[in-house]
Amino acid sequence: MLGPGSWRALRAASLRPPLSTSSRPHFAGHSGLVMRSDASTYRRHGTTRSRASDEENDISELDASFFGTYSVILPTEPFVFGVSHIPQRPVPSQIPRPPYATPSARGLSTPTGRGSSSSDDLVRLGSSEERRLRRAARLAREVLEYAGTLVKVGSTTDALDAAVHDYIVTHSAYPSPLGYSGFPKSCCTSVNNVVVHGIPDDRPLEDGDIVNVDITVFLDGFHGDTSRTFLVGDVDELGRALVSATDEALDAGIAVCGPGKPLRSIGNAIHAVADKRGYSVSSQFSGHGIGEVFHRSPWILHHRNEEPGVMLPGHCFTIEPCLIQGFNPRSWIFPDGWTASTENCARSAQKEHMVLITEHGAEVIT
Ligand SMILES: [Co+2]
Repeated sequence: MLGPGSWRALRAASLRPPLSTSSRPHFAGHSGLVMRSDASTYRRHGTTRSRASDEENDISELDASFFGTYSVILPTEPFVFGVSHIPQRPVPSQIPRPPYATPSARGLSTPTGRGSSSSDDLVRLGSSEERRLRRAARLAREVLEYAGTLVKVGSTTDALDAAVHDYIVTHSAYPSPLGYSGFPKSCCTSVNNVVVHGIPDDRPLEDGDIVNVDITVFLDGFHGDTSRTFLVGDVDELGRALVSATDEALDAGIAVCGPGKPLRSIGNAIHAVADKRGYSVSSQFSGHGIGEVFHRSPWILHHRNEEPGVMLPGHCFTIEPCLIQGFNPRSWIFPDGWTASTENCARSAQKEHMVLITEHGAEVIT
């Protein structure tokens, strides 16, 4: 769907709305998977405990490999298209909002922030801009740490969202995802086969889930954005290995950052780790410049690429690779228009940091 050279059309992993909902799950011949979902209680998710030899119910035969033991997240039935039915939590009126979340912006599309690179993409180092950017990043890190203490078997992602929301507004910040292109919640929670942009809901977290919690805050005019994948209870060995490889991939991407370094070296370093560990890298979601705007250039590809561009002092961007079990890196979007699942329901893990390029190096500020 997205050919070489069209990388600018990719979505940043943090809440870029989907370009197209035309992709559909490839469940042909795999209806056993869907039928296994526990429709009487949580229609959102089914359970697959099949092995490669269990042909009838095996989702993993698409890759001829075994993805482990976990619940598959599927859209709630009957399908409801879009998210306008999901209520948004109120934010006290005295808290400054990003432009897209002001009452007058309601119903308008969110500016994409896309375009060619310019000095607008740079933070003025040593100025109040840098200090405010760092404060926003630090708050995002604190919120994520707090969220991690709430990830427990039996607690719902919506309860997590409520707690995160309250924590953020108590710290005089606005939860950036709320209202971004209509996104209805204050953080993203992506469980098991959900790659990114999972919408917090009333499904209790299960023993063995992995869940990425993606936090973005808007504080004093700047966004701070960070995420990681948490283990819920007793996660199987294959799930733990995926999460740890994702951490390693992010570290590898960060390690090649610095002034004058090519942007493409980030994706190349991440992809090398994924290759070594036997995972795919999603190419459908990119990292992004961040500052006074949630998403802007430079766009950070996480897969192997030959794109031009170098890192400059004052660049601040996220690196947020999604690693996927097996050899199929593709995703499809649920009817809600946001939730991105792997095409074959293999698990995906993601981790995200903000990197600030300085005169002398690169600093992780989340
Ligand atoms: Co992001």
